[in-house]
Amino acid sequence: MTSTEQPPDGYPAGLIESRMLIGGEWVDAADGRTLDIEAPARKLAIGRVPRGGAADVDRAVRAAAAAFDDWRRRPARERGALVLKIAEGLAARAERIARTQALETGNALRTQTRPEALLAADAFRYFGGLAGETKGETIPLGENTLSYTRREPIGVVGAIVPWNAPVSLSAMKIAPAIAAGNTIVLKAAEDAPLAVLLIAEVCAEHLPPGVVNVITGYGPEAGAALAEHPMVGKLSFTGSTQVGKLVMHAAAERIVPVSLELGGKSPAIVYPDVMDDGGDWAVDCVMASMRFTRQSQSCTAGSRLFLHESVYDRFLEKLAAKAQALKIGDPLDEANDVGALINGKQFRRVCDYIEDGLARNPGRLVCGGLPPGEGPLARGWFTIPTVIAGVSNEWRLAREEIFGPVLVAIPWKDEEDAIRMANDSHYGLAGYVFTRDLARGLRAAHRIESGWVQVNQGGGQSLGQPYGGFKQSGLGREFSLDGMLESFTHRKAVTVNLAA
Ligand code: TXE
Repeated sequence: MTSTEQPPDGYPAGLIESRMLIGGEWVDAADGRTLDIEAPARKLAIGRVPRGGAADVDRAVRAAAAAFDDWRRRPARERGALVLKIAEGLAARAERIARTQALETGNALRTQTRPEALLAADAFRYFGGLAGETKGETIPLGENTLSYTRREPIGVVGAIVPWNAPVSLSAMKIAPAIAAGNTIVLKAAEDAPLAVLLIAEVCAEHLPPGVVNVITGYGPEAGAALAEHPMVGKLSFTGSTQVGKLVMHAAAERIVPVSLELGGKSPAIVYPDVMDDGGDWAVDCVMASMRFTRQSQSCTAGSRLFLHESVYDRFLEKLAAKAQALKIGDPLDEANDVGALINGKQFRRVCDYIEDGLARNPGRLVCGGLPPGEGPLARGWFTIPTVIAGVSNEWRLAREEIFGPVLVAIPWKDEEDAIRMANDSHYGLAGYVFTRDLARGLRAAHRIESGWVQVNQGGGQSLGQPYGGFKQSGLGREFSLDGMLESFTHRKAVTVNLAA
């Protein structure tokens, strides 16, 4: 944008300049470096944040360590009450958070970032209410022995989040970590730190300095420094499997607990009986499970569609009609269902997969395809919901996480075969089953090797239900009480001789 040009509606007139939150202060990087944030729907710089490095991470970890002792000693419900205040603060500022996230991620305001901002507030509400549940148990070792366990906070949590749902994913780490008595240093994603810094703003208003610290910067710089910092007692990472392995390696060096929420290539199995009543509901669920409205930049996307051969063509015809009806465009425009991909790198990656799929499989494009090279959509990193039929589960298209709107349809005849193909993946995050025969659906759900299977629905995660992966999709659980206890507390046993 030149200086004489007006920004598009809803876009900031200049750069949004934000700082990192360290020890209750808003700071620049120690070496003064910055990094620019682009609005992917316009390929336009909209923000500038510090490019944090090892020195900044060290300062943040020390601030978190200094805050830990006071924070951990407070009664759990007192901590919970402050977490609940953050929930209220976030709910009050949800619209600003949602708009900021829509700008920086390209995710559509109406379908994605507004519900996500409310979910983030709800996460603080949920975990704030649960703070008092970080309790132990007594063990019956005999009349003269008192044996009990305590749930103790671990210390400084090092959290690293990605760009696809930065607001809710940050909330799912900050809220349970601090409710359980830990302090935290969170590294925001380099592509989308602005809305996360708004969460930090609300946290800073209600918490003692140092309890929540937020660093901005690149993964190999700030992220790696956090993962390797000797004073970090627990690592919690959401992102790619490749970086998850590096984080796990860093944890192994110091034997600190680590939880990982990584990639997926989740199966959706459709049985023929869904078409008995026309099948519209099942098509809607498949669309939802594929997360087309978030450009499928979701680790739980049901990106491998296993369709029974007897309904294959009919189902795809309906799916194409519904996918083509989605409105794509500027994320701030309430009329749009779908926004833009996060950046040029992801855009080229997604296009490369589409080209590869069509070259291997000419004539099997059900809908979508390569995005237009000109017109309004070419102004941003927009792609089009794409469905490719006749794909083999062996192909790269069906094996690798695309993280873009490319759904591959694979026919099946025999149920055993469908389940075998569904499980033939090194990922195991989510799974979806669609059938009117609930007993059969549940049998399939129990056999799918994933941390979360939905039957006859395709929505997002819910608070209260443990969420996490099997296989290379991750370790540990989030979103739930047991996830909070497992991920953010140590369990200590105490034995007392009452006869001494
Ligand atoms: O993720 P990265 P990217 C998958 C998805 C996507 C691919 C690449 O397939 O196409 O990953 O996305 C930080 N030490 N998912 O490259 O690199 C980084 O700064 C410590 C799935 O953006 O994993 C960011 O904060 N940290 C996924 C976070 O890790 C490092 C969500 C995630 O970035 C680091 C995102 C390092 N060496 C991508 N390198 C999901 N499962 O939700 C990077 N980071």
